[in-house]
Formats: sequence, C-alpha cells, structure tokens
Amino acid sequence: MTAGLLASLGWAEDLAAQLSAEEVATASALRVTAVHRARIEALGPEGAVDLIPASTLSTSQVAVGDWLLARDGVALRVLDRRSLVARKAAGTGVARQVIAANLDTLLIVSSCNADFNAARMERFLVLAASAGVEPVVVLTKVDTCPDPESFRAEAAALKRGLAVVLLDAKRGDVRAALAPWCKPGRTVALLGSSGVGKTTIANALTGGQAPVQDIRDDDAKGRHTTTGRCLVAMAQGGWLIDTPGMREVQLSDAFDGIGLFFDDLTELALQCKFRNCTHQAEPGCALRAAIAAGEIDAVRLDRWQKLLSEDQTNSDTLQTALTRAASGRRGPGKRKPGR
Ligand SMILES: Nc1nc2c(ncn2[C@@H]2O[C@H](COP(=O)(O)OP(=O)(O)O)[C@@H](O)[C@H]2O)c(=O)[nH]1
Ligand SMILES: [Mg+2]
Repeated sequence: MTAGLLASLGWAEDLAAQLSAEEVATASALRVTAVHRARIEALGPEGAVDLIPASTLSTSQVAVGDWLLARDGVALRVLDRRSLVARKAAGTGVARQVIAANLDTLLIVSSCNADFNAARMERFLVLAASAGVEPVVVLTKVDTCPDPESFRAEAAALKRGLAVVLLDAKRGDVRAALAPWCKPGRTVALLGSSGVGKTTIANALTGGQAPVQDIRDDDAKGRHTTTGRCLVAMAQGGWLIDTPGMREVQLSDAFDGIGLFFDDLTELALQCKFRNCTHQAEPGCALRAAIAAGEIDAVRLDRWQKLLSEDQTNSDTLQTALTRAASGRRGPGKRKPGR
C-alpha cells in the first residue's frame, strides 16, 4: 500500500484502526468516487477501480466519499464515517438517503445580494451540525455589492466563531481564499441555492474538472449514473464532492444538529417553568425573559422553533413509514425527546 497516496485521499489513523489484522493482510481500502445502481467507482493507491458490491452490501448504503474495503473487485463493507450528509429520500418517504460521507468542510455559498437569507443560511448551518461537518460561509459577488462587509457581519452573527469568506468567485483568487479548507487530505462540498456561484467556485478549485451542468438527481430515464454525485480532485490537493443533491436539503432527523447549533436556546429552554413550554405566553418562560432582557433575538427564537417543527414533521413521516414497513417485526418507532 502506498501510504502517501492513501493519505492524500484522506486516509488516517481512525480509519486504519477499524481494520482487523486479516483485513489488513487481504483487503484494500478504497475511497468511493461515484455510486451507480449495481457498481461502485473507487480510488486507491493503484488508481481507479470498478467494484461490485458484495451480497451483504447494497449500493444504497454507500455514499460518495465513503471508505470501503474491497477484495478481488468486490466491495466488502463500508468503514465507519467521520461525517455523513443524509436526507429524507424523495418520493416514497420511506428511506433516508446517504448523500456524502467523510466531509471535512461544508462550504455554504450565498451571494452578497438578495439571495442572502439568514433563515436559509441557518438551515444549512444546522445541516452541517447534523452531519458533523465544519461549516464555512462563502459570500460571493462582492464585486457587485456596495457594502459586502454588512453581509459578512450578518453571516458572522449567526453563530459564534463561524468562518465567513468574502469572494469574487469570477475574478478573485478562489484557491487562496479557500486554502485553509481545501488542501491535501481534506474533503469539501459546496451547498447553496442556484446562481450563487457554486460551479464557478468548483471550477476554480478543480481546474474545471467538476461537472458544470446540473444533473438530474433521479434516474427516471433509466440512465446508469443514478446520482450524478462524484468525488473530484482539487488542484491544491484534497477532494471536492460535487452533487446536485446538495443544492437544498430538507432537514430530517436533525434534532441533534438543531440542538447543537442553537445550543444557547436549547439550554435556556431547560430553565422554563413548564417542561412543555411553547415559549409563547406561558409564565416562567426563560426564553421570553431573555428576549425581554435583550439577551436573545426574538426572530432567532422563531426560526429555531420553525426548524424544530419542520424536523419533527419530516422525521415523523419517515418514522411512520419505517414503522409501517417493519410492522409485525418491530414495536413502534422511537419518539424524539422534547417537542
Ligand atoms: N460578478 C460575479 N459573478 C459571479 C460570481 N460568482 C458567480 N458569478 C456568476 O453568476 C452566475 C452563476 O454562477 P454559477 O457558478 O453557475 O452558480 P451556481 O448555480 O451556484 O453553480 C454565472 O454567470 C457566474 O459567472 C462573483 O463572485 N461575481
Ligand atoms: Mg451550478
């Protein structure tokens, strides 16, 4: 095994520790670059390989960015992930769909104009928290904006310590601006609405290797490439996960991520007089008291509650479907704590 090549793909101790002695001797570790219905493309020290999943492994359980073990062209198992972006699958609502694995950084892109929306940005930040990925806010089109610093301030106010980068994605030095996150061994993905400059940034980072046009996320036409997601090498080292599924992702099973992102509100809510306080007009509401004292923003409280309720609805739909699918085999699904 060429340690240097594996390391450049992001291989590290925590992954190596998951292999048994037998696996070390007989199998190879590979990074998934694309997932098809019955076939997986991966990259290892010997270059690109095509794999068939073992009978115990379904390609629906494999995400771009995953590390897996393979032997003789057969993908045996997926190694535990450091991070995972997943969403409620479109259509049936029965399954959670894995989108991207082992990301280090989510580059959340908006532009310094009307696209910028604090609530949407917050949703992406919660998604990053749920996935276990470090978020970086990238604000493009500074060249068209009279006061880009006001956008920086608004983004930075969303979370203490949040990294915010201002950028002219078209003419600026994109690689230098994003160098702290886009480097050997690191994996990043771009997230943001259409037209904000994701493809422009991807092209700058990869030297034009990223697919430029948006690819349909379903396989209605029966094509072999089912997802359009792929892992692309960045010019300065490191990897970009390019996926149309990342343009917008509905929150589902994001209760923990919401709690992490809004940790101050979550903690305050524990001090409310009533455990089921809705923070509207109840006596002894710690959040209302904090708003009255000017310690927290009422608008933020509102957005927090909206995200919680959206997540609850999506997670309940998913859980109901799973429970129905498993009825007879299992008891009722687990309820989330809180609201
Ligand atoms: N002036 C300016 N135009 C930009 C910037 N970033 C992207 N664009 C333009 O905005 C349009 C949409 O960019 P694109 O990368 O396709 O956005 P995507 O939909 O997020 O992938 C294109 O015409 C880009 O050339 C920027 O920082 N400044
Ligand atoms: Mg694009």
